[in-house]
Order: sequence, then structure tokens, then C-alpha cells
Amino acid sequence: MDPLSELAARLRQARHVLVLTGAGVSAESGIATFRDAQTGLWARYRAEDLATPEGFRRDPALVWRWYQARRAQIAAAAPNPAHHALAALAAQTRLSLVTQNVDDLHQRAGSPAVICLHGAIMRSICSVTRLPISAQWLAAHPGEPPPSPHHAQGLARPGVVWFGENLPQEALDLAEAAARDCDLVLAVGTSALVYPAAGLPELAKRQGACFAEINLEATPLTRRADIVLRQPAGVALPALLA
Ligand code: BJW
Repeated sequence: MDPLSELAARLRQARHVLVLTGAGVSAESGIATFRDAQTGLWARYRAEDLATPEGFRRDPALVWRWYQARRAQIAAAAPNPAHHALAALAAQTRLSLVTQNVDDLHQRAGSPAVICLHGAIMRSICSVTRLPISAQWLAAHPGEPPPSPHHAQGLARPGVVWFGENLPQEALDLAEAAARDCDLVLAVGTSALVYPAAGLPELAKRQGACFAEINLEATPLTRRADIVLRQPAGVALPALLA
């Protein structure tokens, strides 16, 4: 059987499917991935300066402006067939959708209960307390970044998880519980280099789940995959449901 038909059959039989998504799923919506050698964000910008708490402490204005530009790009983007296929899959099967993506395209495609491991770029939080900051506060307090309403030394920062920061515990607990329970795990459009997210397929495999990878390129997880689809997510995912 060809890999697409094999995975489609596995999907039909599965009791609980865990899908782990990464930046490749939003690439077809025009949002840059992180590690593409030419167009990836980390090919053009330094992660140490822009996606660490130390970088934010050194130059909060630089970090704030970079995230404001990305927010504008994401707001102008639309979900693609991969996002829509995953939303449709949730209506057909028991699905835990775990994403590393900080954009809101899964939610805008209609996926329910998305488990966001790396936060949400559209949200702002206090740099000291991590409490949420409302859009109204930000509109009334211009600044790059605006001050925080929650702490005198606090600044608004994007509600994402930077390197060296802990993932939101509730999301990680839900993701790990789904990995222990699922019988099919799909990693879609992720380089599988960033932990703990990249450990989820292995955790599921150890409990006996079948593991499938959908990616344009090989990743460190490929050798552990039972089924590999070398196709764009926006082609492979709709084809699986057809
Ligand atoms: C397509 C496609 C198409 C393209 N169709 N496919 C264990 C071992 C080693 C290190 C660690 C470890 N545990 C923790 C660490 C440290 C660190 C880490 O993992 N470092 C490694 C890089 C070495 N992890 C952390 O710091 C995490 N925190 C943590 O663990 O806290 C406790 C702790 C701290 C320190 C030490 C030990 C424990 C936090 C990680 C936060 C990641 N944050 C970012 C930025 C978010 C905010 C923002 O957007 O600015 O999250 S980094 C970036 O990478 C982003 C992504 O979510 C994440 C993953 O990237 P992703 O999604 O895989 O994208 P790409 O670009 O890498 O890959 C795209 C893929 O798509 C490619 O494979 C393409 O081929 C494919 N593709 N088009 C299908 N159309």
C-alpha cells in the first residue's frame, strides 16, 4: 500500500489521534518558518536577540517592534487547506491538536481546543508577572513596548514562550497525556528540533502508537516514523480526508 493510503486507513481505524504541528503548516499561508535555510526567521535574525528573555532585557524596543511586524503579517494571513483539513478531521475522529505555532490559524480554521505549547503571538503579557494585558490598555498606553498595568518595573511583551522559558504547564500536561493515550501520532511541518515538543512523538511511540511524519524534508524523528509523507501539509492533509 502507498504511504498516503496506509495513513488514511490508520486514521480511519484510530481511537485517538494526536497531531503535533509546526511552522511548516502555516508556510502555505505565507508565514515564514524558523529554520528554512533561505527564508527562515533564524536565517535572517538572531534568536538570541529576539526570542530569549535576555534579548528582551537588553533591547525591549527591538523585540517589541519585531513582534509587532510579525503580528501584522499573521493578521493579514488566512488559514490554508492544511488548517482546514485538521479542523474537519476533529469532526470525524477523536483528535488532540497540539501546536508549536504561535499564530492563530488553527483556531481561525475552526479547530476546537487547540493545545498551544509556545503561547500566542497576538496576546501580550506582563514581563514580570506574566499576567495578560488587554488590547484596550495597550491602545491607551503607547510605547515600544507599552508599560505593564501589573507591575511598576513590568513591560508588555508578546505572550509566547522564548528559549529557556518553561512551557505553559497545563498545555504541556494535556499534550503529554494525549501522547500517552493516543494510538496514532502525526508530526506535521516541524523540524522536531525544539524540546519538549519534539519529544511527544517518541513518548507516544513508547506507549505503542503508530507514528507518521508529514514534512518536505527529513527530520531527527524520521528514522522513528512508521509512515512518511514527503508532501506539503496543504496537499497531504486534505488528501488523507478525501
Ligand atoms: C513543511 C512545509 C510544508 C516547510 N509542508 N512541511 C532537550 C534537549 C536539548 C535542548 C533542550 C531540551 N529541552 C529543552 C531544551 C532547550 C530548548 C531547546 O529545545 N533547544 C533546542 C533548539 C536545542 N527548549 C526550550 O528552551 C523550551 N523551554 C524549555 O524546555 O524549558 C525548560 C528548559 C529550559 C532550558 C533548558 C532545559 C529545559 C522553550 C522552547 C521555545 C521555542 N520558542 C520558539 C519561538 C516562539 C516565539 C516566536 O514565534 O517568536 O518556538 S523557537 C521556534 O522553534 C518556535 C517554534 O514553535 C519552534 C519549533 O519550530 P518548528 O515549528 O519546528 O519550525 P521550523 O522552522 O524549525 O521547521 C519547519 C518544518 O516545516 C521544516 O522541517 C520544514 O521542512 C517543514 N516544512 N514547509 C510540510 N508546506
